[in-house]
Amino acid sequence: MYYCTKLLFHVALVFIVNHAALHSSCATIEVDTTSKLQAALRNVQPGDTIVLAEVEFYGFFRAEVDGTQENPIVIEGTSNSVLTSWSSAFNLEASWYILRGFTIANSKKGILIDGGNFNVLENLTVHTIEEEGVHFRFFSSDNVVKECHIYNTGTTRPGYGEGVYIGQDYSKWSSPSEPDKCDRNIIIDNRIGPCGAENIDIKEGTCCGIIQGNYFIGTAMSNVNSDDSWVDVKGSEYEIIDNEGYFTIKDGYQVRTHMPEGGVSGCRNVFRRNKSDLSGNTNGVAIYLNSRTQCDNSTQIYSDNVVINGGEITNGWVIPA
Ligand SMILES: *[C@@H]1O[C@H](CO)[C@@H](O)[C@H](O)[C@H]1NC(C)=O
Ligand SMILES: *[C@@H]1O[C@H](CO)[C@@H](O)[C@H](O)[C@H]1NC(C)=O
Ligand SMILES: CC(=O)N[C@H]1CO[C@H](CO)[C@@H](O)[C@@H]1O
Repeated sequence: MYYCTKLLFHVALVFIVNHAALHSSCATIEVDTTSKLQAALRNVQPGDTIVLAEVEFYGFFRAEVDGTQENPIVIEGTSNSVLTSWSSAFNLEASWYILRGFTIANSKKGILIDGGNFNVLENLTVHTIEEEGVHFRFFSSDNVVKECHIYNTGTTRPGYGEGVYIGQDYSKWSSPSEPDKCDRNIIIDNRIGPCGAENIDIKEGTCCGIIQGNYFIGTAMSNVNSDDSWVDVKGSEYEIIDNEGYFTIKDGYQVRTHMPEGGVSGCRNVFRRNKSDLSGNTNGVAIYLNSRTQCDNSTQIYSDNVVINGGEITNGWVIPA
């Protein structure tokens, strides 16, 4: 067990000499160059805070040291602390981090979370990214993205480069029977878009996340590679509530089955209290089901979803709220 200074006093009081505590403390590490940030990421300990100066950090940044539930690792800056890269700018391959306040811009990908759990990404700005803004891959679960501003992603190839991407297409799984389960991720109170692909892409094989209180802007939709809605829902058991979307070339949300070997996905998702402004396609529907009877009618679309400047709530069935 690792204790940092916050707990050391208490530990001393009860006369427990914790060896780890003797050479550890919740350090604050201030960094103002690429090499200092890279060194800080290598040497960081649970409970430490890395503070980014208001400068541009150009390079490749990878976090591999885990924090803990009691002592997460914090990386914070302001919107003037900017990470940029020729590659993916921030590679979070660890758990129990809080990333807060800074900007990721002008990079190939924004933040890649690979096998990272229980991380919180908050108040970040992610913009002008060639591919995905924030991508959870390789069994990254229980993460939160909140109060972030993610826009101008997918700048090079129309239809590729989502704002937030959860999981991976089944062609990237290790085998057709081993979904890349990125589960229970929460995307809340973000402003997402315009993006060159979906604002959020929820991949098959993932489940049980929450998409709530987000504002989606669809004005950069490409109509390439099915980029014709704010959110593609191919995962199952998501709650999609209290979101607001503006402008689309087809629909607001699309629920689809996309699975290997004739399997089904996109089941038992719940839509409540979303407001969809379908300006851009007055014939669109807010929540489009690829199959009207998707997964034995298990999609729950409540009548408290509201549509303006468009057609119906859904081409499926509406449940009284
Ligand atoms: C979010 O970041 C901005 C820009 O750095 C800062 O001004 C603001 O206080 C932060 N908001 C919160 C809630 O921390
Ligand atoms: C789905 O709903 C439709 C329309 O109410 C109904 O005809 C169909 O039998 C339902 N399918 C299942 C599997 O419940
Ligand atoms: C029906 C409706 O308008 N529901 C909500 C959709 O989400 C936005 C943003 O959270 C709310 O302001 C709406 O009240």
